[in-house]
Amino acid sequence: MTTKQASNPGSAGTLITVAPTGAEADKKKHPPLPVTIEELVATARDCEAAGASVIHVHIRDDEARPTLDLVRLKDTVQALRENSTLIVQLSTGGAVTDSYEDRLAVLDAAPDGCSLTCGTVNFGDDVFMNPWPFIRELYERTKERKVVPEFELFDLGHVATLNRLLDEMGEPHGGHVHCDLVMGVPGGMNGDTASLVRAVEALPAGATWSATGIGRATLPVIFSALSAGGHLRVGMEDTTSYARGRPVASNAELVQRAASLAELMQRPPMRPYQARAFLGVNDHN
Ligand code: KMH
Ligand code: ZN
Repeated sequence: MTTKQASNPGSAGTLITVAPTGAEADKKKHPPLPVTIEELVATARDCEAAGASVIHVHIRDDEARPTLDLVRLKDTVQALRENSTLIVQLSTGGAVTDSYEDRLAVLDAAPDGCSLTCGTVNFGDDVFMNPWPFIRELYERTKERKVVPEFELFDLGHVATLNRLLDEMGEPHGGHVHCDLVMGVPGGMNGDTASLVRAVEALPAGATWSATGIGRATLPVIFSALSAGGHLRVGMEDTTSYARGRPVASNAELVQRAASLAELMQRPPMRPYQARAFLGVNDHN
């Protein structure tokens, strides 16, 4: 297996993305989940100090329900930029109930980056819809708006679709392809080393990648990704449990754990300015 990291600046370090909120976790059941702009800003500061360089953002409304309200998205991007140097990546996946139109409009909030999922996937009892015409339209808009996409891959078929997308539509804004393997979703690829290796082997030449394991796949995927030369995404979007029977106390502790393991691998966390060069993200700060 090739690690596909060699020629990219910052490849000696580890990119750590924090996904602090997501669209699924319930604030009532998980009080440390950041749902207000103030909570997101405090989370961003703490996670930057702990070693994160990217924040993957979902927002909530006043009742802590997922929303793609454009005013709130813009306010969130601004607040995060004013209070941290993290790369602000907005979710275009939203919640399974969000319309394609609202998901495309996320780019109007002018983030540094956005997620772009490369295919439909069963998502627990739901379906996360990403048909080919929607993927193409979203990709086109990232280029128009100069937003750097991160390709979210929940399954091996999504890797094939990413290759097709790049073949047909060319390279992304920023010129570099970075992916996130989202592993262990009920309906997607398993969160284990064999699945990770198969997905990484199928990535386009020159692509770099992070991996995230959902729920109990969190730790196996961190160790597999680090050993295979990959980067990490952690956060309460992906797990609300720190260890068996021990709920997550804060997103920062998940980042701290990932950063310690990256240090142990002698690939310390990238600082945000290094991550900007690595991902091809413009400097807004
Ligand atoms: N909430 C999931 C349905 C993304 O952020 O782009 C989709 C998701 C992926 O979280
Ligand atoms: Zn997300």
